[in-house]
Amino acid sequence: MLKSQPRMNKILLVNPGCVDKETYGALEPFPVAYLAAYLRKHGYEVRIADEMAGDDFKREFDSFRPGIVGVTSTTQLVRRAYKILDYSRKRGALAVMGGPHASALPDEAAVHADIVVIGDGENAILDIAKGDVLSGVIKKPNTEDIDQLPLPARDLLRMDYYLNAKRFFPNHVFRFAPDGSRTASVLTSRGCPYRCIFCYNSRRDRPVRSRSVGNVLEELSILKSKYGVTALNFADDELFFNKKRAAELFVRMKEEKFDFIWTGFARANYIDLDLLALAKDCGCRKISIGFESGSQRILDVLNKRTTVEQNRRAVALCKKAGIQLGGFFMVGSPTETLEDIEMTRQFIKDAAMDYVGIFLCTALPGTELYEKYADKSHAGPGLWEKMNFYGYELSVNDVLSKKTIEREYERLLTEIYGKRQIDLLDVISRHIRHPVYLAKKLVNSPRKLVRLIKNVLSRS
Ligand code: B12
Ligand code: SF4
Repeated sequence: MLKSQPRMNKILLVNPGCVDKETYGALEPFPVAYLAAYLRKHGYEVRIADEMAGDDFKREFDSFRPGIVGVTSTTQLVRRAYKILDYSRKRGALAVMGGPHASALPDEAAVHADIVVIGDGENAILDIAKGDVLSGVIKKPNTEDIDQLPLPARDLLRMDYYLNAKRFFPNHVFRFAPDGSRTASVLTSRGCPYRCIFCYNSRRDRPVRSRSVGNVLEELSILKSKYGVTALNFADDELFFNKKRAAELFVRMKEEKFDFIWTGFARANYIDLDLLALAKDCGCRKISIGFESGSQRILDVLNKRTTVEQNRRAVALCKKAGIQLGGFFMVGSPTETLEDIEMTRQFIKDAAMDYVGIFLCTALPGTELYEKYADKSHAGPGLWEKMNFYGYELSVNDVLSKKTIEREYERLLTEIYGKRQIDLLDVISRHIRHPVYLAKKLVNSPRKLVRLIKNVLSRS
């Protein structure tokens, strides 16, 4: 029992943790960092418990005794998020949940939270802090002008962890950066103008909003002067979609002499040589593109709105510009056949990119893929943490069996990683560093793990 009543003007925001920090927690947790800055601007006392970076939620809770606990979560981490909410409620705090999973499945989240917030959280959390909302599922209007939002409250995060992401996770987002780089991420926009069916952005209520170039430069300047950052990750879904804004940002970054090296996401249809030249000139070292498939038919099914031709051209342009390229692909998309997978294999081989990521097509709640194609008979809280893109948990393909899709996926993985990437070292080092992760994998899918290691060994 607490000795005194928790105070409603004290708010603890939580980023739930897990063992596999490399995949889930190598970058600053923007949802809680933005909400914290907003609440603080309005006079509330806020702390962040970031379990990914090593904070202990219970210890923070007991020392801070918040009146409100706000938890963010993606689908994969929701089990831990629910535990945190349950604990907070039992100890008398108002339990609030937001983020992609709660927005997609508010009724499920409401079992553990007093209040569930759908969509942007700034206006909602302020109403909750004021005491205007005490229960239920709420959705407030999105913030239109995101320049008005204060910069993320990095001072409330364990920045030493994020600044050293390269040291902790050498082969992750900052793989392109030299050892010793000081790293950080920046979001210059929210949302994406496209509606690919497998993506959370297929929800119609996420209009794209961009920060002005001046506002972004202000943040970059703080990252440089206060944190000594040298390598940046632009975490936007799509950094290049507004070419005029992107060009202005790149020119100004060069003029301001930040000397960052950086990476970011792009769509193949926005790549052109002039823009790539400006990007390279202000430090761009690597671009990642979700190509998804080598089959035009599958790109159309996914509503990707790109062509295989555009994708090939984007590969050629990145090479010409001297910028490293990371390409992402999926196996097991709706209606995909063995011939389609063969086209993907061929695309990957021909393109010879610097980095390749291949995942199983995963129907996350909140996406059109989940709504339209997933066999939801065994969907539910027990399944969510398994939806990590490496297991085909919810079938969305009625042409190929689950077994065939998983076999083809592993073949592709072995062919690509076995030959081109130093994946054996990756696999071994990840498991040595995370014995609990290894134990979990052995319990959950012993055959898959043994097969993966065997495959990699036989290729290296
Ligand atoms: C940056 C990013 C990452 C970073 C994470 C950095 C971090 N520590 O958070 C990295 C690269 C590590 C990453 C990894 C993954 N990501 Co990611 N990622 C994003 C991205 C591009 C931006 C997220 C972000 O910071 N947005 C900015 C913040 C301010 O906006 P927001 O998240 O929408 O938060 C607002 C509201 O949701 C709400 N809100 C959020 N939390 C809370 C909590 C409370 C209490 C309240 C009141 C409100 C509230 O208020 C916030 C401010 O308005 C999004 C796509 C997107 N555009 O959102 C995908 C996204 C979140 N990722 C996604 C996925 C699938 C993944 C991975 C599983 C991929 C993988 N296999 O590696 C992992 C899982 C990560 C995890 N922690 O579980 C999906 C999640 C789908 C889902 N149903 O869960 C998204 C939506 C991408 C997509 N297009 O589908 N990701
Ligand atoms: S997959 Fe990429 S392009 Fe498609 S909607 Fe999502 S963020 Fe936008």
